Amino acid sequence: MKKLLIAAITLLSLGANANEVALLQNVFAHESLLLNGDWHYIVDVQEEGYYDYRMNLNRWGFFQNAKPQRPEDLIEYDFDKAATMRVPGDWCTQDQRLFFYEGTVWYKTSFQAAVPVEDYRTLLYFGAVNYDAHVYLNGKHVGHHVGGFTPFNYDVTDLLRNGENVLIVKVDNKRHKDHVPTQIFDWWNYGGITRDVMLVRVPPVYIEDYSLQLEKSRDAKAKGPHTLAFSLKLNQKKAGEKVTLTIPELKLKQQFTTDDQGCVSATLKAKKLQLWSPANPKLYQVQIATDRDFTGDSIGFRTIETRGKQILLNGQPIFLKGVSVHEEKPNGGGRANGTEDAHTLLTWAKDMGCNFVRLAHYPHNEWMVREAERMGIMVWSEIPCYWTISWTNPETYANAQRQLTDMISRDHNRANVIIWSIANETPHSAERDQFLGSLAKYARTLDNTRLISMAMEVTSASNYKNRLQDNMHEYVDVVSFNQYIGWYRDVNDAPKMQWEVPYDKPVIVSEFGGGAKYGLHGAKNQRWTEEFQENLYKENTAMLDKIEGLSGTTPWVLKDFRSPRRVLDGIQDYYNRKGLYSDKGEKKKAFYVMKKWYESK
Ligand code: GCB
Repeated sequence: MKKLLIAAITLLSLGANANEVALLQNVFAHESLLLNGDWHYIVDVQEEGYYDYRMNLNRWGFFQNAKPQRPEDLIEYDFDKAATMRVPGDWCTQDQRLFFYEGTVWYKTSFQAAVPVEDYRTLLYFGAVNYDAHVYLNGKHVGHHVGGFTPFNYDVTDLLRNGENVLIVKVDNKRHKDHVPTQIFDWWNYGGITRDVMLVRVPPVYIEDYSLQLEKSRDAKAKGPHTLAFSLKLNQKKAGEKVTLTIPELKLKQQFTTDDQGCVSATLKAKKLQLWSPANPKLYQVQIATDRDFTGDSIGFRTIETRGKQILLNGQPIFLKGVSVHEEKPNGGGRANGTEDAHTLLTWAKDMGCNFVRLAHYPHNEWMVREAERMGIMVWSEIPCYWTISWTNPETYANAQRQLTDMISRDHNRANVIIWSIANETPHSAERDQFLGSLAKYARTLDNTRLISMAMEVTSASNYKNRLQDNMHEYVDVVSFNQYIGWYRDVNDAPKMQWEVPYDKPVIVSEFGGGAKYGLHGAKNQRWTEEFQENLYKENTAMLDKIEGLSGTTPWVLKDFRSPRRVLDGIQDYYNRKGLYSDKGEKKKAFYVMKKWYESK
């Protein structure tokens, strides 16, 4: 039942966005009009399309899409004469001038629509816009969204016109110290409308959210039917609505009635259930129908728990053979989106023997999570509380909480998502503990069926003894930490290193690695060569084998990725070179070390 809080809490945090509605679960299952395509764009360095020359909001801003009416009219922009770029997509890789650009770009598209017949409603959905978006439909401000990696949707029924409609989005990717992520981060700040945009048709009373999953505690060896927990929430507090849940393959069909909150909460028995696992990523077709709404989903059933220092999938200990991944296209860079990009990246991970990916450092697109689920790959999903967040700023906290809510809200029906991560490598302080402690507790109120973790750091080391000490250990289910022995510190000392993790919880080494330029060869002590990286991986994996309670690793990183912090000419050229693959998908020598090590696990 906790799940259904999500939508309610999301609504509470929506603030002044009158048109915003709680996130529609499984948006792709609805009747929709995809607005992806070539959109006109105007680069607006000084935001003159938004502010006038006294820095007041400009009523005649670009969102008006004005056109001269008389020959003497002065209008100094014209979307229809401006160039176009692909949506979804980032602007950095579509227009050379915008490669390093951080600022405002206006986007415009138009589409034909018919105002819905009868009483149907139309939602306008964005998969993600990086980072700050103002949305306008037919000249009216629809809403303002902050955060670059999570979806949002508006009810635009009353703003739609019969015939041509004009949609304009002001996108701003300027970095700021109070944002999440903050001003500094080691990945490319790809600006733009980076995920799918669509109009979705829903009846006035529709299925806003639902959850279907295996009940947690069950002895893996127990015989007899499994128990499934089902909950559902309508977009209105409407009692007495009939809800039918059907899982044809399980010969299961059951009817429920909503309570006065517009909710259903029930358990049902399922016989001969095949559980989802990497070896058998079984998904069942599920249909949920009300009188006027219908949604279909593919859902897997599994449990994920910890026992002492073990992670248990379906009651059995499992070692997470993982790799960290950025959301970047497999060949040539740019923001990834869609099943094809996901499939390539995940196939590379699988080739290395992975059953797990850490989707760093922000929620990736939904296609990625779904493709991983289909391919039998477990997922760690993270919000961008990365490095030096403004821990004492309440707006920053609200922003992080909102991103966490939307991440969980979107993916809580995915069987492969096993870990929600709330942060990466954050500096220790009482303020940080307060911020992240609240976030962790909050995450549990949204979803108490998955594991919570964060990538920590070892801060004290002496005599080759590294001891993990982080107050956040109390709040997480899995203790994860990043370490760069052999790269940022203690080159050649990995064999002497000892690790102490003084908590009775499973341990994941969420990052380790070093850089190499593909094709650069030399001695094993020669930085940037494949041999250096290969040796580092040999020594690191041997060292990791000595960590008590090690339950998984996600080396840094699947492939070379773009980063503005990596400026060494001839070697980095704005790429972080710690990939096990090059940016073009060539395997480096260290790949084979990792593959072999995973074969032994
Ligand atoms: C880290 C960060 C990751 C960086 C990596 C590196 O600890 O978590 O985002 O890219 O190190 O390459 O330094």
